[in-house]
Amino acid sequence: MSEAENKSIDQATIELIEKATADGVNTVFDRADAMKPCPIGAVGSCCKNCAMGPCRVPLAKGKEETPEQKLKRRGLCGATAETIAARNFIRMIAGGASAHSDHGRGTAELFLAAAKGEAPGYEIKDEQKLLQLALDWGIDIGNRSNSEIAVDVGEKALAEFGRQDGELITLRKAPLKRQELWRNLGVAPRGIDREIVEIMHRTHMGVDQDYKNLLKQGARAALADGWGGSMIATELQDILFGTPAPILGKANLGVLREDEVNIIIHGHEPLLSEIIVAVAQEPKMVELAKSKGAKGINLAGMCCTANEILMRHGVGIAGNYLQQELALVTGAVDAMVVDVQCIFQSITTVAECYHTKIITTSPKAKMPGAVHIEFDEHDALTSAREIVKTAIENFPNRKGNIGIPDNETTQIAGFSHETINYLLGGMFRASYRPLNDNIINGRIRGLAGVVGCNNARVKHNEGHIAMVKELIKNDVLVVTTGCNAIACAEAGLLVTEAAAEFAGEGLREVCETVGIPPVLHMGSCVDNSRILIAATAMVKDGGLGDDISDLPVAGAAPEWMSEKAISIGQYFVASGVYTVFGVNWPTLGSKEVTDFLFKDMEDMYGGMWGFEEDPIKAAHLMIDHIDKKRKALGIDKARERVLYDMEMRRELT
Ligand code: SF4
Ligand code: MSK
Repeated sequence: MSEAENKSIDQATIELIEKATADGVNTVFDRADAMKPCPIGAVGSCCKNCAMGPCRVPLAKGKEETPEQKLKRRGLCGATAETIAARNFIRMIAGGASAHSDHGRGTAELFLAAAKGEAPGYEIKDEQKLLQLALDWGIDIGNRSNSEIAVDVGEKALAEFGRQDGELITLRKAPLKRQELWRNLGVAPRGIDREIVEIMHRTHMGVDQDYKNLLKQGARAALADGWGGSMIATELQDILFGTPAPILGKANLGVLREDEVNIIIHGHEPLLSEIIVAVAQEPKMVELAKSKGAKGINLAGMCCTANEILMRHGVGIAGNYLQQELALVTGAVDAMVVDVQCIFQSITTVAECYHTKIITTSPKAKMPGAVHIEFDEHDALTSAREIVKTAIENFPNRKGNIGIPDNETTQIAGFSHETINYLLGGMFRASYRPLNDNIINGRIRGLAGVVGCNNARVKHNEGHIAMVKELIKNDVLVVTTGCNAIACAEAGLLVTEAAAEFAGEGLREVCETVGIPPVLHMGSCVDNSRILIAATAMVKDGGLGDDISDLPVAGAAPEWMSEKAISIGQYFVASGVYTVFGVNWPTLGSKEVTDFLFKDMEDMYGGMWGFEEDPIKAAHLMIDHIDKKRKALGIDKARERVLYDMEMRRELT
């Protein structure tokens, strides 16, 4: 196996790693070889929260620790390994929750501006969802216009970020039993900003020194992310840009075109990219591209912005997190437009070796070496036109060293909660009933949410694909978001035919009857909130218990790297879901903290964390958990294998 083949399971990626080496370009794959992670920091045993540190409190390898040794394992201020690990863990939650929630706030600000008519180019696309949200939030509908209602929705959404007391209105979406549990545990979150600030305060030197109390605040802030900031982002984006419905798209670096102006949109927020999609189709822009010798303009996405514009417009996805430098190595990207989150600082260096212009657009995220064209929500069309023009004018500057891999798969995306509801139940009886029934009768064993990033410490996409294939082979229906969704698209798992090839017999029957892939693409990182809503809908439909923790479901992020993944995992666990992470686990430096997260949380929340590096073993931990829940529900006997005749197949619908 060549060196590049050890880095990824994806052929396009392997090819471009080889091209990068031949072109003398340094990438994340080289840096991962050159620099190993710090073993003390990796397990949460390093504190740098004050200038007396950094203090390192590593666990002695091999032997059981004596109480005397444990007493000595402290920072200069006396902080124990437990305090340090818990502080580090919830600071990761604060980082992740901030990223999602600031995205949510940006969406709410734009939403409000659009409702007031102050953001030309944006309009309400999903009226039904606007009215539903207004009803949910107690906003008067009466004979009022959509704009009037939307102004109230936007103002209410923005107020949730700074709410000083009480609890988030969005928590009302959760099953009643779960809401009660959060109140009893004291973790029903107040304002999103407040919970994050409180983490930063409590983890400051010399404040909260009880690891359980620290982790409790971690749960509260994470819930403010999943059921708050992220959920607000998803809901308002759907109203403004349209709720996703099944749509065909392409995936992998083969979506780039040698004879067209290639613009990659990378990052997370769809606010500007929605307008870029429209501007790139303007006849004036296409003409300009032709005048520069290109056949047209080709837009492609990267990371979660890719998922957003795929879900709503079918724009092709060039790749996931670890493919961002490689897209530039094709030599065919005329501009990479970035906003926030998951953007390598090295892309400007890689771009220098080719001709690509890196264009930053957010005042929150500038990069030395990039062109900055700021997104102004009050005049988005002007920003978008300038960006597209900059890319077009860069087309003639290509250096001729072009190599686009011939890898392009087909995918079906757009499985919002509303779409799943409709597909399963039909327009007049939209419901999750058929899903619940097929879980109860055992054709579908359970549901797994497999999400999250790539991580250069493990082979690109290997964990994602091995885990997802193992789950569907065992009749577990998979829902996916983020970079896992892109990995699944690249591996050909997001098409209906994948059911026949990879799914177990029961899941295959259901997928073929309903006409869905065995892996459902639900969107970007903030769209993990869609999975919470889907799980709640399953509870509400009946027959599978009365809380999310009763459902035969599990979650995973086999190649996680981001603080956002920790926040997502924590809100899933605190919502009652068993959630398994791969790669490494950031509290292994403290047995107490790890035990609390892996065991005690199950008694408190009905969900708990797990860690398993091997994706197949991790999939079986999830399957065992699903089976445990099936047994508790008394539906474990229903999983006897039967061959279906025509009548039984009709009955599936
Ligand atoms: Fe060391 Fe305590 Fe300062 Fe952390 S807060 S760096 S453990 S002295
Ligand atoms: S982009 S957070 S690498 S999923 Fe959302 Fe991918 Fe993880 Fe970024």
